[in-house]
Amino acid sequence: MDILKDLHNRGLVNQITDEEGLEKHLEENQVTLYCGFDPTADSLHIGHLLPILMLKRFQRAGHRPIALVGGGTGMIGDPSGRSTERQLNEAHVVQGFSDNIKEQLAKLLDFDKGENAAVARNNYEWLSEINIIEFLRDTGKHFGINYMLAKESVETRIEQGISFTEFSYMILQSLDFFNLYQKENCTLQIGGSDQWGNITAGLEFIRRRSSGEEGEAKAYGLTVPLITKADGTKFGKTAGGAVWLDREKTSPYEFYQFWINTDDRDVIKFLKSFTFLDMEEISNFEKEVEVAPEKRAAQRRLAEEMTEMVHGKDALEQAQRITEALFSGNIKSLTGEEIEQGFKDVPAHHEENKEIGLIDLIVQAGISSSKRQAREDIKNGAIYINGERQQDLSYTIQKSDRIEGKFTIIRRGKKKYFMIHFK
Ligand code: 629
Repeated sequence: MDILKDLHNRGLVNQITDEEGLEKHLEENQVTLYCGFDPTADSLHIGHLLPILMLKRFQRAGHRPIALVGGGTGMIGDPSGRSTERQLNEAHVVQGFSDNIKEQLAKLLDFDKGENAAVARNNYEWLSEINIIEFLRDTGKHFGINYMLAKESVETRIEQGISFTEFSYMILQSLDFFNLYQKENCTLQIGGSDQWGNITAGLEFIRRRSSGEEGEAKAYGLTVPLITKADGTKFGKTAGGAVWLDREKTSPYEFYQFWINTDDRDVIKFLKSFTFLDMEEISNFEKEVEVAPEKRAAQRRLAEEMTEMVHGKDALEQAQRITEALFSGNIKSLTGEEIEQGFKDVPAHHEENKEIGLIDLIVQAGISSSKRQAREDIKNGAIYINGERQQDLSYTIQKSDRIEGKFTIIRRGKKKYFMIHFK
């Protein structure tokens, strides 16, 4: 199947510079394409996933993706889509971020498989070697100030203010495209819709630098749409902030939960744009959402596909076990690590590692407001230790109540969870 048609069917095309030309180009050639990622944090997040998966889609269709880490551009700061100037990070910090991001990209793309293996590049390699006089003569001459001022990324910042540094960013991204075009025969750049201005600036630069050469320089740009949600809130944000691809920042369980919580109105769109399931299978889920939305079959499948893709099979199974244990209340089946993932956001109380009566414990941990209240809660059957109801007023916490010697989960009522962390 024609890759562009598939992308259209999945709602993954925002803009293309010359669709007919690109379609033909993709049909006739193994195309090298790239997408850039600036090291502005120590991890990629869910907002980066769509373009990464786009690279993967092109790779599956036989083309050759380059994942570009912006070790150089990350030192400058892209003004696209931002209303204020960025804070610059120190060089060694950007370097550290670059390493992390490269590692994450390598996990998601096939870097060493077959003849169209994905490759990684870092633009620090060439951008750091540029000489200022050469830069202004050979590159600066091709960028009209009016052209640059008219770019949305700059235009929207004129009032707020923009430094010469960020103003110049588009020239660096254009140099990258030109460099990859020349050295790697890279003829397509993709990105989110915020990257349209930078991508088209690069195309213009390639055209100008190549004019006079034999044959017409031809390269293309394609952007993916911004993911929107039916409820109008921003995609990729939860109460706890961004959803990161680094499991230390967002655990696989939280990641799984993020997808499970997808609205019925969004889930089919997400299956189309984020997964590799074929359209037929997705249309079966569409029917399921209509006739049996309470089963949340589509959400479950989406969460499975995404968690396995980003964190692997073991992490997915763990996330599913935690979800199941929280649902059934059977906490005892979990390992200490799973407890930590599953109860990261519940109130935690630290306790000395010695025998303690249940009443004292739940008062000290703030679970019941007083000893009197604690007695009442226990008597009424509202207190559960690791999922098991405890109605004995004289009960003391045993060794066997401490999962892996460390954790006891107390539940009060239907679903108020507390974690006791024994030192
Ligand atoms: C050098 C740097 C290049 C080409 C691209 C770049 C990075 C680009 C950028 N991209 C965003 C980022 O790095 O800032 N100037 O966080 C981000 N991108 C993925 C998508 C995006 C975009 O990594 O393009 O739209 C998010 O979905 O914001 O030669």
